[in-house]
Amino acid sequence: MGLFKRTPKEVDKNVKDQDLNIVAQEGEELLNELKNSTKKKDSFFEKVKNGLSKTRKNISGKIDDVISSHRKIDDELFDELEEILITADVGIVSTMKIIENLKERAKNEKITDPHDLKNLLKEEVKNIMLNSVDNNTLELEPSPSLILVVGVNGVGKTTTIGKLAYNLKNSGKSVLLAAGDTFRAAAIDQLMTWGNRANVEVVAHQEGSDPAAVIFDAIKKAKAKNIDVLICDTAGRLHNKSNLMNELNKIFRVVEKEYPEATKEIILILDATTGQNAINQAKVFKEVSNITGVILTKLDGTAKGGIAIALQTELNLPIKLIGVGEGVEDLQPFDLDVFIDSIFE
Ligand SMILES: Nc1nc2c(ncn2[C@@H]2O[C@H](COP(=O)(O)OP(=O)(O)OP(=O)(O)O)[C@@H](O)[C@H]2O)c(=O)[nH]1
Ligand SMILES: [Mg+2]
Repeated sequence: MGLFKRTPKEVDKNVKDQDLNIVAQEGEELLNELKNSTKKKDSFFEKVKNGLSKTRKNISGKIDDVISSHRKIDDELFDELEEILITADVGIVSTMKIIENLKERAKNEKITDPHDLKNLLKEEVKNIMLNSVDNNTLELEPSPSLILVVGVNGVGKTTTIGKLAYNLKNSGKSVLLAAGDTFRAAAIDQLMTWGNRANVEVVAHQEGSDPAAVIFDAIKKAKAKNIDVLICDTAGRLHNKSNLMNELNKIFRVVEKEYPEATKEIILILDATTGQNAINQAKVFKEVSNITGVILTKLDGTAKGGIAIALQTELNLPIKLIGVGEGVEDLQPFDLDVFIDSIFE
């Protein structure tokens, strides 16, 4: 965006009070814009940090307690740290690896004060997460792109699609939604409501119709209207793995055949409050589809945020976005540094 609408030289040529007023006004606009962008950054950190407060208490709070109750570094201390990570849903395999690396580093770096362990532990958690996936960005380039959203009932699929549509639209992209959850009329209505809120069109058929047909029509429309991002909702009935597989496979075939040029994301939505259950869901969905990333919702309501670590390190699923509340601003990109700081401070 052009902040100064004229160059300083042009102003020089024509120094009138009126011009000076305009320059002053434009300078003020620039300042406000800068202030707003800083505020936005601050509010991103704040939102994630606030959202993760229960998890922070569960991990960082307990680590502090254990560390301050030990005068020296010994196996008992490592065992207690291990227990904290396991009970915080970090996952057994990852926890073992983290603690093993921590022991090794403490020995090599000749650490003797238990208080110095916390920072090392924080670094080891970050390292293992960093080394488990290529990156955490939602890939929407090159345009056009298609995001297929999957996950079981109630995890937050439709709400997340609504928030995503709203944010992408606001960032200047054209967005189209496909009501691929045709199981209940209410699911279609809910997506329509979000479409209205985000000012984004929704392609929908009647309740009970074939989801693959809805997505077929949506792809046709996305092509005709040069849409940047098509986001498809799906139903998440998991009572039978082969049913789920059949339904998803039909959708995948339509997407592959009708939209080969699109950049694709298959995003699994998981509800962080369900802890180990979310891990089990991820395993099933990974078996039946090529999940490209996870959006972890409801982190604001749980102390189980450690599952982000297990998902990324044990299932190699990159966390792409996180939900830290019900509002449109509460869907945030997953930034590893911010996440680690938020749970360790
Ligand atoms: N606190 C909180 N609530 C959330 C978040 N994300 C979603 N929700 C809430 O979770 C509930 C279920 O969300 P839906 O979007 O309807 O879930 P769904 O996966 O589409 O559910 P089905 O269509 O029944 O399969 C709603 O009340 C949402 O407001 C979040 O990040 N934080
Ligand atoms: Mg839904």
